[in-house]
Amino acid sequence: MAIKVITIKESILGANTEKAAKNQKRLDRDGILAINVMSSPGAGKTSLILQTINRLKPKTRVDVIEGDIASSIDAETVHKQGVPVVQINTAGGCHLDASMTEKALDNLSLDGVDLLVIENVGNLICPAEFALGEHRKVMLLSTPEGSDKPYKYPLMFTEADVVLINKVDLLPYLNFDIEAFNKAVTGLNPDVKIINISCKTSEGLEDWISWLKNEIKQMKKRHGKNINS
Ligand SMILES: Nc1nc2c(ncn2[C@@H]2O[C@H](COP(=O)(O)OP(=O)(O)OP(=O)(O)O)[C@@H](O)[C@H]2O)c(=O)[nH]1
Ligand SMILES: [Mg+2]
Repeated sequence: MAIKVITIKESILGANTEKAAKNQKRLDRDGILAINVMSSPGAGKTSLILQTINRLKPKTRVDVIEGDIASSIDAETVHKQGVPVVQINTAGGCHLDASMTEKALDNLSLDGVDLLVIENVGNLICPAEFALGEHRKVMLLSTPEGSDKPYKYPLMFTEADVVLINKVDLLPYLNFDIEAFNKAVTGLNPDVKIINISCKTSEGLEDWISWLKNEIKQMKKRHGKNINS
C-alpha cells in the first residue's frame, strides 16, 4: 500500500496567502499602505512606531495593529499617541497570520487612514513566512544582536523591502561590523534598502521617514487617491 504524504505546512501557508491577498485588496480599495514591522524581541519595533507616528502626524493618519504573545503593553503605549490601535494576543503563537490581521482590520474603522503599521510578534524566524496583507516588509536588526544574523536567519533578510539597523548609538560599545552586515544582507537581497537609525538619538530617522512617505505617495497614486502627506 502506498504511503500518503500530506504536506501540512504548504496547505497552511497556501490558505494564509489567499487570506493575505484578501486583506491587501481591502486596503488597496482605500489606498492605505500597510507595513509589516518584524524583528527579534526588543530590537525597537515599538520605539520605531512611536517615532514614526510623531513625525507623520497630523498630516498622515496612522492606524496600528500590535501583535504579542500576551499583554497589551505596546498597544497602550501607542494609544497614548492618540492613534487607533488594536492589540492581537496570539496566546503562544510566535507570529501573526492573515486571519488574525483580518480580525484586527474588522476592529479598525480605517476611515481616512493613510498608513497601517503592523507590529509583528518579536521573532526573527516565523513572521517572515506568513504574509498578512502588507505592501511592504520592514525588518529591524538592532546592533547588540550582532552582524552575523543574516547568515543565521536568512529568510527575514531575503523577504524585507527595507532593513533598518537600529541602536546605532550603541556602536561604540559593541563589535557590530556594519560593512560585513551590509555585505551579507545585499548578498541575500541585492535590491534591499538599508538605513542606519537610532530611535534614541533620532539619527537616520529622516531617511526612514522619507522612504516611508514616498511609499505612501506611490500607494495613493496607484489607487487614484488624493495625496495629503
Ligand atoms: N540605546 C537604544 N535603545 C533603544 C533604541 N531603540 C529602542 N531602544 C530600547 O530598546 C528597548 C526595547 O524597545 P522596544 O521598542 O520596546 O522593542 P520591541 O521590538 O518593540 O520589543 P517587543 O515588542 O517586546 O518585541 C527599550 O528599552 C527601548 O528604549 C535605540 O535606538 N537605542
Ligand atoms: Mg514592541
